[in-house]
Amino acid sequence: MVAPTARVTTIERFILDQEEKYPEATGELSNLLYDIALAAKIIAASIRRAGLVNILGSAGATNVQGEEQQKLDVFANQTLTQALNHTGRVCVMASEEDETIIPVPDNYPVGRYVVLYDPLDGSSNIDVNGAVGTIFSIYRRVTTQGPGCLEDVLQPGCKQVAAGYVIYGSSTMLIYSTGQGVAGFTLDPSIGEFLLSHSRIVTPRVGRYYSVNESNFARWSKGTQWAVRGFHGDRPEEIRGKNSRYIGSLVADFHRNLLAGGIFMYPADTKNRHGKLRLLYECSPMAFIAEQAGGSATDGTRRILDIVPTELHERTPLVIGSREDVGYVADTLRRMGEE
Ligand code: AHM
Ligand code: MG
Repeated sequence: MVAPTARVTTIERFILDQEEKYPEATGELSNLLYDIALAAKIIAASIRRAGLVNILGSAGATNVQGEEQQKLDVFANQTLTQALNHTGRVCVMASEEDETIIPVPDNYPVGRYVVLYDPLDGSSNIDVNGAVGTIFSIYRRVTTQGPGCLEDVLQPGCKQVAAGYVIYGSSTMLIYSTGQGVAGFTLDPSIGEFLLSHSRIVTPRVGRYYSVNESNFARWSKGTQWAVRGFHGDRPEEIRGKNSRYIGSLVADFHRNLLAGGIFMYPADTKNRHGKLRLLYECSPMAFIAEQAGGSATDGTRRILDIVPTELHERTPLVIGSREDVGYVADTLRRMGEE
C-alpha cells in the first residue's frame, strides 16, 4: 500500500466539519446520514457479491407498483429500514417497495426526522451487472407528538433538509446535500470508508448529453417530441444537438449528467400519463441535488420541489439537469401550449 498524497477526509469527518458551522445543530441529522452511509456499505457489499452467490433473479413477489421485485431490492429495503428504525432519530419512514408508511416499532424511541427511500433503483440492471442506486430524502416531521404519520411524509421537496443517492457502479459513491451545495464520496472498499472525492459538485449550465427512453417517442406529446428533436440537432437555430446516453437507471443517468452536464427526462406518455418516476422517492431528492449543484428540475411546467404530494406513491413527469437545457424543454412545452 502507498500512503495517500492528498488530505484524506472521511464522510464522518466531513459531516462533523459541516455541523460545526451550525452551533444550534444537535448532531441528529449527522447521525442519520451516518446510518444511511452504513446501510449503503452493507448494500454495496451485497451487490458486489451478487453474481457470485447465486442470489440473482426474482424473489417471486411483486411490489406495490405491480413490478417484479428482485432479491436485492428486498435486501436493500430491509437493510435501510433496519439501519434507521431503532435509532430514535426518525418518526416514520416510507419506501418505494412498501405499500404504506413504515412506522417505528413500538419498543423504539420516536425521533424528529422522516426518511423516504428508493432502496434499489434501476433494479432491472442487476441481472446484467449494470449500475444501480439508492435514493434518500430527509424531512423534519411536521406533526408534534406521537408516532409519525402520512402527513409527515407528504411534504413538498422544498422542505427537504437533506437528500442524496448512492451509486453502485464501477466505484460506489455517495452524493448528498444538506442545502449547502453537493458533496460526493467514494467508497474505498479496502478500508470500508467513504472518502471525500468531490468537495463541491457544480453541474455545467449547458450539457453534452440527453437521456430519455426514446422507445416511447410515438407516445409522447407533440411538445416533448419537438424538444427531443432539438437534442437530435434538428433545430440548430434554438439548440445545439447533444449526445444520447441512456442506461435506464435513474441514479446512473443522473450522476453522469450531473458531473458532465446533461439533461434526463422521463416525460408523460399515453401509457404513463404521469410519467413513470415517483415524486417522493426519486424526483424530489434528485431535484434537491440538481438545484444544489446549480441545475434545475421541472415536471414540464412546475418546479419539482414545489409540488405538494397527495399520495405516497405519486408519479410525476421529470425533466432534470443542466439549467439551460431544462429551460429549453420547459420553453418548448410552453410554446406548444402544453402548460
Ligand atoms: P425502478 O424504481 O422500478 O427501478 O424504476 C425506475 C427506473 C429508473 O431508474 C429509470 O430511469 C427508469 O425506471 C427506466 O425506465 P424505462 O425502462 O421505462 O426506461
Ligand atoms: Mg425506483
